[in-house]
Amino acid sequence: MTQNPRLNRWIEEIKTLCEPDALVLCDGSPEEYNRMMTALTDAGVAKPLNPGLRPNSYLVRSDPADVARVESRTFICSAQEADAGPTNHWADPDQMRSTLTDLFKGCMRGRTMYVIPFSMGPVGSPIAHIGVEISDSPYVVASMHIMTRVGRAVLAELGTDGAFVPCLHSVGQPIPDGATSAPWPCNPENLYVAHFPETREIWSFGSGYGGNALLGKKCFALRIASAMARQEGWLAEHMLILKLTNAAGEYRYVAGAFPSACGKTNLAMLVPSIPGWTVETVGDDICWMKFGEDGQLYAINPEAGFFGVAPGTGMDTNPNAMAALHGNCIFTNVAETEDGDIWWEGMTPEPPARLTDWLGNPWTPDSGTPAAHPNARFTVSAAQCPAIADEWEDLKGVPISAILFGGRRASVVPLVNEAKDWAQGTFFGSIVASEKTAAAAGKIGELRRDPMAMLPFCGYNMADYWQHWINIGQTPGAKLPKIFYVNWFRKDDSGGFVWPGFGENARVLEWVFERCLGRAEAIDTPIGRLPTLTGINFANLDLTDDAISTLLKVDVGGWLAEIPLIEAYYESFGEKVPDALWEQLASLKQRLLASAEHSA
Ligand code: OXD
Ligand code: MN
Repeated sequence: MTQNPRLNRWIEEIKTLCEPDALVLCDGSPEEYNRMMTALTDAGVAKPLNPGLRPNSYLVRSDPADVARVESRTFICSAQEADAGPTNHWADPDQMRSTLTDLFKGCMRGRTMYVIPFSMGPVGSPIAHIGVEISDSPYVVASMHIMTRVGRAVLAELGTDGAFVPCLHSVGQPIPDGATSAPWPCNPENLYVAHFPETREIWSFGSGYGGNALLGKKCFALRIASAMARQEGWLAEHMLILKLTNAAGEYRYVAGAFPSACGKTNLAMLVPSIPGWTVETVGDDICWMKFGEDGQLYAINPEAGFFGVAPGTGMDTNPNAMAALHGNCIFTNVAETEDGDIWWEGMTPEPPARLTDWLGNPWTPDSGTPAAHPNARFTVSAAQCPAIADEWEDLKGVPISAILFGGRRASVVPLVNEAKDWAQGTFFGSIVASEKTAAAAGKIGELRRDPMAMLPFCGYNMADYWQHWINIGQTPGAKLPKIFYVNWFRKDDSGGFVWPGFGENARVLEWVFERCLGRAEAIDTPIGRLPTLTGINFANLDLTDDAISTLLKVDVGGWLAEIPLIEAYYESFGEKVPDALWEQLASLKQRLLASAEHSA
């Protein structure tokens, strides 16, 4: 069927196991995409939108029981439990294989089995890797067309003996003889998203939605790729990639890891408030970095599209995303307007008077329920983003000068803090946390640690992952990016945000940029290198001196109170936490104590 005997054997094996009615080897063509969307429309799950308003676009309504990634059913099936670590759900690989083999037996009866060869990254890039997803969902086929590079070019690149990650997916609902399929088939009671890092395989059963089903994204590009990266000496990260250009035309590439709900897509497509500066997008969610011959880390966005959270996206928060969504999109679980277009909370300041909600029910602003599901998504080709950087598909990737880590912190963490070196930067990444947004101002709220924003996405033991980061920093000849810890979410005593965020974040990016070029000053503090009070351009922001000193404050008491929390967090990983991180913590504590004593 293909030139690759290993792939052919796998296809035969899965066909025998799943017993589909038909088999299609996907070619990635527009005709194939249209066939999928027509099949979904005929099945009553997709609805073409008004072509005059949103050409070649569809609204899809999933089953209300299948609307998000299910972390509780996501497993890392390494041979040893310790290799999954305390932050992952572990399952014995043999047992999982046997459970899944039973579930997959005959699961595609009445359906077509699609074989989707895809490349994560531009085809032929030395940083890219190939996967093959077998799925019984036309929605998955169409979404993979947008989110990855699918088809013949990938098979040509794979050749006769190229490596690929087998990604097996089924919605888990065979069609009994003579019956018709549910519009959105799924099997939430038997949901499994299982990863086998040692053999580099993914098996997913029971869900047709997002990260559970589009296996190139979180499953391959983060969980399996992080395990591959550890073995092979590179980095697979939950990071955006942007290109920052100043008014003089100088440019640098920046990667950034932020937990969910911290505005990662908005930052990737930022419209800078500084005259003459531009931000262009290379990627909004995932970044693969490998060392180039010059010792720099070169990054690609392994994806080809954006699978973005729709609610909260509007002309005020992300005009580039809104422009990208002009047509050729799939919208899932958004609301529908009376004239056959889409709407979600935050898209316009006022909601329309009448809508059909994501469940298909009539909706008005008085309904008291969200019109779009909070995890409603748009799926759109990255090429449609007006801010996409010309080099976003460069085979050699883009050299990364700075890495940002950030969380949502009402207190303690300053606006920006530069690590003195890679080890301190790794320490910053390891302690990234977000506070519950309801946390009381000025007090440390309940923290959810999300190291490097990888908590749900690291395919092996998080402490080993930190060690891998430390090791990367010791690569001979490496010219490493600078690392910064940023926080857009600092609050004042009355609970209001101190920093305006959005386009104004460019002012922080400007300082980062100038630091990378060796031109901006920084002061050494107990917690890291901070801008001077005049180091960031705060002009015309209406910030009081108090606000500026809050943003750039070294909160010695707050950090000292946090040390035991970090210690307890590290201890929860046992022996595997790198010595280098314990040393970072100990020396931070020492510097803070010395500073407290000095000012006492
Ligand atoms: C995503 C996520 O969908 O991080 O990108 O959950
Ligand atoms: Mn993400």
